[in-house]
Amino acid sequence: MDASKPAKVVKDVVENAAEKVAEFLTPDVPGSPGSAPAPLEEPTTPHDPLPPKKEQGAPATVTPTGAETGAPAAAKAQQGAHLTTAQGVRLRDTDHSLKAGERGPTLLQDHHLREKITHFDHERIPERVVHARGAGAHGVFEAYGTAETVTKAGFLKKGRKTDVFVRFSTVLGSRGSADTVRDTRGFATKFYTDEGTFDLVGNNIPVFFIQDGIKFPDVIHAGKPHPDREIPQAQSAHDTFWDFVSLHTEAQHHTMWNMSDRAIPRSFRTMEGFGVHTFRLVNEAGETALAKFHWKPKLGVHSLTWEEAQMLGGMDPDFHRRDLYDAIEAGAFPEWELGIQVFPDTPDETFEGIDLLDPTKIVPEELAPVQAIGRMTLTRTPTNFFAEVEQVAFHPGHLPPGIDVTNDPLLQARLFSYLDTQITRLGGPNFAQIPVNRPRCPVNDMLRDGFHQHAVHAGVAPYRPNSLDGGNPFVAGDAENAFTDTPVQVAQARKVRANPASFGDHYSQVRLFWLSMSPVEKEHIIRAYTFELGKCYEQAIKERQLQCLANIDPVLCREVATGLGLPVPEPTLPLADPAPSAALSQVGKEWPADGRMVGIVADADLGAVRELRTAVFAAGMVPLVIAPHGGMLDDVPVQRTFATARSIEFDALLLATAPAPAPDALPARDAKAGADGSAAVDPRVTLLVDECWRHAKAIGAWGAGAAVLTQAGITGAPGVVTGDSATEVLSGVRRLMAAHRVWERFPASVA
Ligand code: HDE
Repeated sequence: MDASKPAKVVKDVVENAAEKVAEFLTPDVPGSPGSAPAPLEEPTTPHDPLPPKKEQGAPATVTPTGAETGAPAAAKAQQGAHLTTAQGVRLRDTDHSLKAGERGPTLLQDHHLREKITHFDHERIPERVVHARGAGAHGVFEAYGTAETVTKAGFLKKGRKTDVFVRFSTVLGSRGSADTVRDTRGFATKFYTDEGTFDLVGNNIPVFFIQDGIKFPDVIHAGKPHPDREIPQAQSAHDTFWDFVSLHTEAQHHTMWNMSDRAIPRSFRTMEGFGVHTFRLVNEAGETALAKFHWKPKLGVHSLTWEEAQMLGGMDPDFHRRDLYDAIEAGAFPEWELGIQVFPDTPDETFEGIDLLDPTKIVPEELAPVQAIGRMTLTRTPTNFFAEVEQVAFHPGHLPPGIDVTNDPLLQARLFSYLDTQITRLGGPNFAQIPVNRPRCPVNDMLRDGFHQHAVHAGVAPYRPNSLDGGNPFVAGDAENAFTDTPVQVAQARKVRANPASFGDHYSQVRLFWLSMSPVEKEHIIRAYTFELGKCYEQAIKERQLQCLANIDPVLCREVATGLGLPVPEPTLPLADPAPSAALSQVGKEWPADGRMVGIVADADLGAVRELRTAVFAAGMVPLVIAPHGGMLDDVPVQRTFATARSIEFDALLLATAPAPAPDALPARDAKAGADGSAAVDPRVTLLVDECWRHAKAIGAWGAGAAVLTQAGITGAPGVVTGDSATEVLSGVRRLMAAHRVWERFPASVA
């Protein structure tokens, strides 16, 4: 690129549109902001808006009622080269308000000022009451056809491809909170099927805190910041949360998952997803089956360490969002298989003694295997975050023919809540017309008027029956694939406010989860309970939760009580003896390393570094070169400097060199440099190695790089690969990355 001719660069990009943009982008730097490099001088030659970045997508351009327009997605963006008012009048100045003289007061007459400020004043909409913080992406779902025997849903027929939009979220925090807090993650998928939209509004944890939706305001009020000081933000480590879950013991199962590593995922790409509730599937013959939905990530289920999560909260609060978008931009498309556990639809709605209507229970995969029914790939980032990610509106009642609800009392309350909340959040009842929410099939709904109505409805008779509009719209029957509410038998019963007795077991599956963990995962759980309860002020709350732990497992209870300095209570209930479920553990398996970040410390041996970058790319991972200064090392682009790099964003670290302290390795410039001015190696590099070691990441070094290991006091330890050539070291490191971390570096004290 010729940076001396900025206007030409912009002009070229505009003329050659999206394909040309790809050439301008250096693929090795995912995250660069615009679709063309920014010129040094402010551009002055008028031209149309730049095209979106190559990986960005947007909802298709259809009418508010779903008719095809054939217009490109960019037709919804701004047009023309010149600044205008909202009415399209061209403007000559937007930097100065209209005043009575240069030093005079501003004139009320200034329409442009008033329009600009008024619109700005109303730019924010209420954030979601829960799941406010999230990120989303577009993709495609392809069905394997394996669900055809149990459901007639057309999008699950073999080979069918359906566009999807997915939004991942945390639950408790506000929209600006950090990504890596300890919390449940939302995993909501909108399938734009040609039989109507299907929303699978799930979480990354398969159970929920409550069995009845009427308790939702209670659990959320307990988890949100305290109402007096409004702290802590996006945390469960506080008195009101533990007060609630220790009293309301059906929450103990979900709470245990939240204390496990599942609540601090490494990436959205490494999370499982669960529909949580049991749904009812209906096939062509009208036969029904009960089913639970699962998303299985191609990369496996992986987590951060607690220290990484905390560091990221400060250093990169957007870590998960960035990771999702960088991965898509780098072509490492996130992928999941959708699976179902299928159960016979028996009158008691239980399977192997497990009540399928109780959302605090799982069915272990060993009892009912998850059968893969399709694959989802996320391929495009949003073009506009607000339009797509903020305005997307999910609803668990958006179901196509072939998928129906059950009487799970939590699901039943959700069926009311989601429509209700969107009316406030999106400012009226017409949010289904917003591009990201529009169904991808014809809509003829007789819903009329309301705030933000975009459709221009024709006809005079939005009612049925009518003769004035020729009887349109007509109801559909089986031949036209109408939705059928499954005529399930409703029990002869009295009106009550009560749960079935089978909902009364609050502990056996919590114990099942605990017993299924590997020793290192148990250590993390003990640490999480000890930390969270240690942040509570009220002793009674800690003691009450210890009592719950005593009913789960004596070792867990003892270890947490020791950390809290409190006596170990005796159980008040007999301990269950469930068979552990290997599927619940994240440790002991091997996974592809696609899209993982590999840091390469370089300032010498550039031939090997070049070779290594190519090899890392070829292995489907992303190399990030870390150097004493920014810019280029010869022809090798530098992505991180010793000042900007921190271990937390790398999955593995490779050392090509043992660099001497760089000129900015001064405590006054960079606190990470420490006070030891006599160090042979730049102290920021030693810190990188030290943290990667502590977080059990693979480390590789060759040639001069091995000296950094000596400096950091690391010799021949597990997960450290040294060798003569860069590629040989990389292949050793890659093998280690398959297990996610070098687990041997976390010796466990419990079995
Ligand atoms: Fe939600 N939930 N929820 N929830 N939920 C919302 O809807 C609610 C529950 C879930 O990315 C809200 O549009 C009730 C379980 C996700 O836009 C709200 C109950 C599961 C998202 C709401 C539950 C979820 C939400 C807030 C108990 C996992 C984010 C904004 C009966 C299966 C969707 C909104 C997105 C969002 C209500 C329980 C998942 C208020 C009343 C269980 C992933 O309607």
